[in-house]
Amino acid sequence: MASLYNTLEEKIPVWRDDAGSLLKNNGSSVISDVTLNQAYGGMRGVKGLVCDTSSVSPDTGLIIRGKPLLDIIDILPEQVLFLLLADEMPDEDALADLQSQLSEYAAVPDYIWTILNSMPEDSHPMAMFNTAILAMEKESVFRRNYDKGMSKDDFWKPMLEDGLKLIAKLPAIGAGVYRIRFQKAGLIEPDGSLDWGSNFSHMLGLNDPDGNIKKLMRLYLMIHCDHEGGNASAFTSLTIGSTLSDLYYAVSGGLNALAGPLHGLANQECLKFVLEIRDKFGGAPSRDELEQLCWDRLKNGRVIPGYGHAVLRCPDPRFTAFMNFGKEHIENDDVFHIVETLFDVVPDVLRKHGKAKNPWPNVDAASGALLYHYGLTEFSYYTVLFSISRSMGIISQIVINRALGIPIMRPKSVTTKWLKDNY
Ligand code: AMX
Repeated sequence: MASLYNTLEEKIPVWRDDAGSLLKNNGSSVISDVTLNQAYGGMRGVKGLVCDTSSVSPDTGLIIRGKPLLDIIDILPEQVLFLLLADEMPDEDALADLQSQLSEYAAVPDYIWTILNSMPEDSHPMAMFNTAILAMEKESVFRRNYDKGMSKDDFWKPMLEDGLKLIAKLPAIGAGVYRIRFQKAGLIEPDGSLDWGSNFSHMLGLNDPDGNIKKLMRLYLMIHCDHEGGNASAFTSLTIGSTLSDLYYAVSGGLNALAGPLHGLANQECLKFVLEIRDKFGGAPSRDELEQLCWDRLKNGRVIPGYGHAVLRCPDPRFTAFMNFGKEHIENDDVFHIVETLFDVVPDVLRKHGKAKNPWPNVDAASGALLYHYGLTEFSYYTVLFSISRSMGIISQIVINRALGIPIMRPKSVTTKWLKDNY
């Protein structure tokens, strides 16, 4: 059996050689130019990072280790974690080994419950979740080994250990945040017989007689796992990790970026938007009513949540996966119906509006409606779900960056004066 660790131990020297020869033979080749628009525009499209876990193509969307998302839509989150890190699917034994490691590491330290229980009752669930991760920093094996003195070549090993230990705890912490923040009756113990995603669903404590919530959670946690290296949360985490801060600092920091309404928090904003529509019309409005509502919103200078993307120029395959799930499992639901009609209406409206470069839905346009349908109605919680999943990609990218010895991030900024003097 090739465990995750063994697979990485075998592949990392090959990846180092690949990067080494590219640098030796083509180190000064230009892969991107930077325009003034890009310098003022969030560095959109500037190719300045290497990320092998996944790539986002404008017309296909997320591709994980060469596999388009919709081709691997049925795999478990643990399988996608293995794939992200190791560039291959685990065989049955390797998957069982990873799952048993995650169960072994799953216990959350008691002090986390003390911290979460003592946060203000109106704390945002993301602030609670990210605080819990940061508070566990003292558990870092990387930091301990670094303090003792460790070869650079070995950095990735304790990083991987920290990563698996952290990922193992996220379902219990995420479910705990839900139950504490929304005053549910106590925490629910994990069930050792369940996979990582199903266990999370079990610990949330929603009523799931036919197992559809577990199915949705496995899909949700797989789908949000990674979106290459330059998105705001991954980039933030990679920058923190590049200083040799450990994973607890890096993941918590990146997830603070995910908590912004233009990024991961858009799923909260999106459902809020859909519920406001439902309440305003007392149910699902007609296509024309919806179109008018979108125009009114745009005229007030507000964005249509769940639509547009910095890289994508097609309907997000993650949106498609959620819509397929909804069509298969959900009937007669006004909220889901509004999401379907919005998909019918918004792209044309945005095209006519003429600003958004991508008029198509992103992942956040559909996910909230499904969660709401299954009784997870507290939408300020939704970005925590996104975070549990996205931590897998962030951690995989950081482990690989440490294995490749990527140095501290330090792009160059210029002053307006310099631009005026030179252009
Ligand atoms: N509704 C209205 N206007 C939009 C829009 C939308 N959904 N998407 C983009 N625009 C506007 C921008 O605000 C910008 O206007 P400005 O020139 O007046 O500032 C203009 O179109 C050009 O923007 P862009 O280049 O197409 O997008 P971007 O790369 O700057 O931003 C994103 C991308 C996602 C932040 C933007 O599309 C947006 O705000 N969408 C709504 C929020 C959302 O769904 N976010 C989730 C993204 C996915 C994720 O990270 N979870």
